[in-house]
Amino acid sequence: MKIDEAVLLVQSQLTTKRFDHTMRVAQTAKELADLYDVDVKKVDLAATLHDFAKDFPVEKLKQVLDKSQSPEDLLLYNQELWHGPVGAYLLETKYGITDTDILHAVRFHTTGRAQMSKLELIVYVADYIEPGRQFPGVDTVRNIAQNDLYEAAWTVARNTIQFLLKKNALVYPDTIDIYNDLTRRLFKSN
Ligand code: DGI
Ligand code: FE
Ligand code: FE
Repeated sequence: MKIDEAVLLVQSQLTTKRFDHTMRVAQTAKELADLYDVDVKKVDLAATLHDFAKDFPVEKLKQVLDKSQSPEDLLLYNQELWHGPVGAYLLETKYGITDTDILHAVRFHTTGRAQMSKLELIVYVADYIEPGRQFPGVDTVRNIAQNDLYEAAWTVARNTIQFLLKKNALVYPDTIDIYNDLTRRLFKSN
């Protein structure tokens, strides 16, 4: 899929607000791709498609999850976690996206996972720091992202887990996994 097609496709699926967020994520992700020596075109495509299923009604998300190969335990967690796997499934089965790295970037952009590629990490971080985001700690992550992609992603995972714990929310295993994986990578003594 060419980038122009991807932009039109997501524009047809998303509210204006969500589409604007998507374009800012793509811009931020391209800057990170340049900085960290990752294929800018591939990153642009992955970031543009990351929230493809974000505005689907819950019933539709459930319906697609039921027929996709997604882990069944997803349905036992917050519905916020469903749009990544649903988007990846539809992009692969209905829209001909075959690149595994792009599909993984979409699938895991909300939770993260262990052993993410640089492309996946870039989408994960760009989604968190795009210029429209305003929450405590986001500027720190923006600064870290200029120096160390892994440390930036680790901080995103850590902040997300802290945020979830404060709300007494469930933490999906992949969210714990990205935190542990990057903690190991960054602090070798653990
Ligand atoms: O789709 P976006 O709003 O652009 O961003 P996103 O896909 O990263 O979704 C962010 C939301 O997902 C945010 O409210 C935190 C939540 N989230 C991330 N990991 C987990 C989680 N929620 C639960 N319950 N459990 C998780 O492990
Ligand atoms: Fe999302
Ligand atoms: Fe997003």
